[in-house]
Amino acid sequence: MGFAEPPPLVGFADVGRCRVMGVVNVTPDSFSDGGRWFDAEAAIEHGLGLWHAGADIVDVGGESTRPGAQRIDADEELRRVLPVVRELAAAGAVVSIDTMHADVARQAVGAGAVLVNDVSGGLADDAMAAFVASSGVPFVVMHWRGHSVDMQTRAHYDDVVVDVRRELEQRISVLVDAGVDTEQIVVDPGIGFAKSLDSDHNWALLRHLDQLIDLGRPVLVGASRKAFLGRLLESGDPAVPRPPDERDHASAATTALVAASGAWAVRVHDVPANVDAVLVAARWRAQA
Ligand code: PMM
Repeated sequence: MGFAEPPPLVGFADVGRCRVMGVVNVTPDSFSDGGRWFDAEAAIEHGLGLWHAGADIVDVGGESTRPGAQRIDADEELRRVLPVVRELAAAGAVVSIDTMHADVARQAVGAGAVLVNDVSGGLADDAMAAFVASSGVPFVVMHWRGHSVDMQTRAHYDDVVVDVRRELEQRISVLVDAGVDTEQIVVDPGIGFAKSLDSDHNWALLRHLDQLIDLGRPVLVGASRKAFLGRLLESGDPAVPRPPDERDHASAATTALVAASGAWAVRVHDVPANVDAVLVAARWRAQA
């Protein structure tokens, strides 16, 4: 069968399999683990645990993006994330900073982060593109249609796969015009962001990931513990979604499938299960 390898990304050598990005949310209210790692010490310990469990990247974020979340300012975000980024990087971890604020990205990179993960793909802060261009750091551009407070009102598509692909293409083009090198860019379908559970938008994007891979950039997928899996695994009458911390088996199954499709990385909470899943997928892809 013969699978194409993901295209090159500055600063990241090929490892022959999908990378595992472990999540450290230093927030009181994220989708799935809000509040658990809210103080710096607990977040650092958690991040080190993910790193030692085999994460290739540890993603540190200080602003919740769960549906309905209110924004926080850059100062509060810096207070949350900087000590965590600094300590994890000092311990030798590969750290990414999950932020929509250019100033947070700049200071986090100064503290040792080597990748900027912006769920808005640079749309939330006009200064982000210039920072990314001047710093040369790899940049995750997620599909985004607006802030979490009302993003679910924007979950309308003619064809979600075609529309998300086109919007990501447009974003890449704007960023390149702003001086970002194409080889700095990773794309992400934005699972759960302005995507409707009733219209199966998340499933369509995962099933047709090849169309995003076709853009010629590495693809990151953040499906771990998200609501579409809670809906899939719902039970009872009336049906109740499976709670986030009981979605890890389904998250790992999703990882195996997207890694087999050629995803560059998965952003996940449960690192060991997902490391196993990407190894299965790599072996699957290597088989003649
Ligand atoms: N999802 C969340 C936060 N950051 N970053 C990227 N690139 N892709 C995602 O899908 C993504 C992200 C929200 O999930 P969480 O609250 O479980 O961290």
